[in-house]
Amino acid sequence: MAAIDKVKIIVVGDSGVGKTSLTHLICHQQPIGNPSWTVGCSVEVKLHEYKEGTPNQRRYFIELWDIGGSQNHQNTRSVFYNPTNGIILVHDLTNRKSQQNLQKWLQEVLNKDGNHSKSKSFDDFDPEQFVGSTQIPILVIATKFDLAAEVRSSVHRRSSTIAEECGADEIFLDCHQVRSLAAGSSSSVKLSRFFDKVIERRYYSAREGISPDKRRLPVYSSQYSPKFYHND
Ligand SMILES: Nc1nc2c(ncn2[C@@H]2O[C@H](COP(=O)(O)OP(=O)(O)OP(=O)(O)O)[C@@H](O)[C@H]2O)c(=O)[nH]1
Ligand SMILES: [Mg+2]
Repeated sequence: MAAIDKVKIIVVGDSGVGKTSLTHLICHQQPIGNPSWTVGCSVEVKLHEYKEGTPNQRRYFIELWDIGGSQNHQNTRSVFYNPTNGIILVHDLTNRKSQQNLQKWLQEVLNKDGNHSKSKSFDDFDPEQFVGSTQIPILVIATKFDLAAEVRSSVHRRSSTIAEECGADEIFLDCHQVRSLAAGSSSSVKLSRFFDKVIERRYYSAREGISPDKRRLPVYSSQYSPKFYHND
C-alpha cells in the first residue's frame, strides 16, 4: 500500500481561546471534557479525504500542531513553526482582545518561517502583503459561539478584520458540540475546503513543479482591497 502523505498545520491564538478543544473536536469528532493548559505543543492527527467525491480523491494525514498560547513560552515556541503548510488562527468571541491579537500571532508564525528574516516592526506589519508573499493558506476560527449572543443573533455575521485581510474563510463554532462540525454543515465544508487548499499548495503547487491544476490555485491578496485597522 502506498504511504500516506501529510501536511502540517499550526494552530495558534491566545491562551484559553479554545485551541485544544477545537483540535480535539476536529481530530476525534467529540468534545474534550476539561482541557488543561497546553505546555509547549501537542500534535493531533486527522485523516482527510482530499477532493472527496471526485476522481482525484486521495487520503492525506493532517497534523494539527496545537501551540500553547501562554505568554511565558513566547521565546521557545518558534521551534514548532518551521516549516508549516497552513495556519489556523483561533479567537474567542467573548474576548475581543484575542481577535486583535491574531495579527501578532500571524506575524510571530510567519517571521519564524525562515523566509521572512527581513520583517519589519510590528507597526509596519501588513497581513495582506505577508499572506500574499508566503501563500500559506490561513483559516480563522471563532470559538465560544454558544456564549456570544450578539454574534449569534445577527443575520449577517461579520468576519473578523484579520480574516478579511488574509482573504481567509472564518468559522464560528462551539467547541463543546459535536454538531458544530457535523458532516455537511457549512463549518465542516469550510474546514474541508481549507484542508484541500493546504494539500493543494503543498503537493500540487506550481512552485513545486508538479501542477496538474494550476488554474484552481487560490489567490489570496489580489481579490481584497486594502483595509485599515479598527477596534470595533
Ligand atoms: N462555552 C465554550 N467554552 C469553550 C469553547 N471552546 C473552549 N472552551 C473552554 O475554554 C477553556 C479553554 O480551552 P482550551 O481548549 O484549553 O484553550 P487553549 O486555547 O488550548 O489554551 P492554551 O492551551 O492555554 O493555549 C476550557 O475551559 C474550554 O472548555 C466553546 O466553544 N464554548
Ligand atoms: Mg491548549
